[in-house]
Amino acid sequence: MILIKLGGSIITHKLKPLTPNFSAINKIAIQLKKIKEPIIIVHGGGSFGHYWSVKYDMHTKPSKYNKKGVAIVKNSMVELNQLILNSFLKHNLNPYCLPPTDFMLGNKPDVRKIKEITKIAKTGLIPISYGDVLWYGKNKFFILSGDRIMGILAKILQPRLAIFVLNVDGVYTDMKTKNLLREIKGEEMSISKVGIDVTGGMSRKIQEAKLISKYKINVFFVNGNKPERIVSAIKGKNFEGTMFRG
Ligand code: IP8
Repeated sequence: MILIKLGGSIITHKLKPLTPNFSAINKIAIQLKKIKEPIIIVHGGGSFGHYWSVKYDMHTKPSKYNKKGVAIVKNSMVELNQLILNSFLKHNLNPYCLPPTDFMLGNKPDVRKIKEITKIAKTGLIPISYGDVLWYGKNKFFILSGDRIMGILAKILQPRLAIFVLNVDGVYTDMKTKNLLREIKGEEMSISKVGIDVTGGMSRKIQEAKLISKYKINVFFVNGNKPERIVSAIKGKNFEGTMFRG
C-alpha cells in the first residue's frame, strides 16, 4: 500500500484565495490511474483551509476558536475535497471520501478504524482524507494538518512507501541555487546539519517525513507539476526528488 499526500500548494493556487489548481489535480489523477497497488490519499488545505484558518486565527493548538471560523474552515475543506473526488471520478478512479472525523477522536487516532482503511484501499477504492478542523473536547477545536495525518496513518498502516507531492522538486540545500538533496539518511536527519534552507511549511513536512522514515518506511518528496515522477518513485525508477531513507 502506498500513502500519498497531495500538498495544498499543488492542488490549489496558494496565493489566490479559494482557487483550485484544476490542471494539476487532473494531471495527478491521470498518473495515479497507472498505479496498480492500493493507495490512500491525504490532501492539504492550500488556499482553501489555510486561507480561512489564517483569517480566523486558528492553529494546531486546541483552543476555543471562533465558531464561525470553525464552520467556514470545515466547509472550505469539504469543498476542496469535493473537487478532488470529482476529478478522480472523472478519471475513472474510485475515490472513497474519508473525513478525518471518521478515524480521529479529539487528537487521538482510532486505531481500529484506521486499520479498516487498508482493507478499503485493497478493494480498489481510493480512500481520500484531508487536513481539517476537528472537535477537541471542552469547547475547543484544533487544526489537524494533512502532514500529521500522514504520520498517524503511516505509523499504524506501515505503507510500503509514503509520498509527499509538492510544488517544488524536493528539499533544496540552498534555495538560490536550487541544489536538490537527493537522499537523506537516518544519520543525516538533523536539518541544521545538512544546512537545508526551509520555509515553515517545508520544515513541518520534513519533520513528519523524518518521523515516518523512523518507522522504516521510505518517504519521497516529489514535484506534482511533473506527476509522472510519482509513478517513477512508486515503480522504483530513477526520479527527480528527495528520498528520506526508512
Ligand atoms: O495543508 C491543513 O492541512 P495541511 C488544513 O496539510 C486546514 O497543513 C484546515 C488548514
